[in-house]
Amino acid sequence: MFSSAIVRIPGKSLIDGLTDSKHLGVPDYANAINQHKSYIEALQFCGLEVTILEPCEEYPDSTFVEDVALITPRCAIITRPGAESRRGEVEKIISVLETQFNNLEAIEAPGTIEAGDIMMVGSHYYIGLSDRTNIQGAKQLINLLEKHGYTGSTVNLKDVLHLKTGLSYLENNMLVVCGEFISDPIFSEFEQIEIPQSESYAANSIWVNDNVIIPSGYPVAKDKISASGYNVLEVDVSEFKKLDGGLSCLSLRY
Ligand code: CIR
Repeated sequence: MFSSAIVRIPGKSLIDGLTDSKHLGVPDYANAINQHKSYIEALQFCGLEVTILEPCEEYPDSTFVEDVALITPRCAIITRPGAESRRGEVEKIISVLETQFNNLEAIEAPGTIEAGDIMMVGSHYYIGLSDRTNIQGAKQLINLLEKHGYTGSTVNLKDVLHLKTGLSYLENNMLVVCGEFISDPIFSEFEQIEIPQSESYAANSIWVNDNVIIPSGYPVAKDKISASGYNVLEVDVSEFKKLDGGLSCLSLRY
């Protein structure tokens, strides 16, 4: 179970965030703020105490707080984003996390990791090797995880930005899978909810204390996840989709 989350309110500079989805248009700031509020309310509904950080205009992508840290029950690890424009975000999150965790670890150059590439399954962590996360970063992370009694392994990514762009763990041995992860032997031991490519954005859904928060507007995903016994909450995050960001990216949950 999770008890806490950290989010960062988007800054107006959000419109300058990195994206491969320009065809979806420029995010509407006012709408992004409203959607972000609804997202916070959904986390609170699931029982989380949410720390809400002020906007950070210096870093357009800084609302995607998930990418700059991994918080485990035993330690917090500061990442080193592969996107150079995002590297400075770590300083901003360190100042928040050092007030709560006394055993902060960090990924160092030449390693890179964005935590959207990290999926926790109990005490094991799957790490996607992507354009943002390299093998040096993954090896450092596995060493740090092992130091704290966890294990880690890598997954090669083909098309998706981050591992959790196409994969979500819903606890109970249940995985949401889409695209390149369908039929991947690495995940054959899991029960799977298959999301059609037409709804691929909903593959990034988040389990929060027996609820699953999914993006609104994806009826097939909603029906399949509900049919698997989860209480489904929908939140509209369409403004963040314009920046390739999904539900998981918008918070650190622990
Ligand atoms: C980026 O490209 O870095 C941001 N615009 C989106 C980050 C999404 N984060 C995630 O999937 N964990």
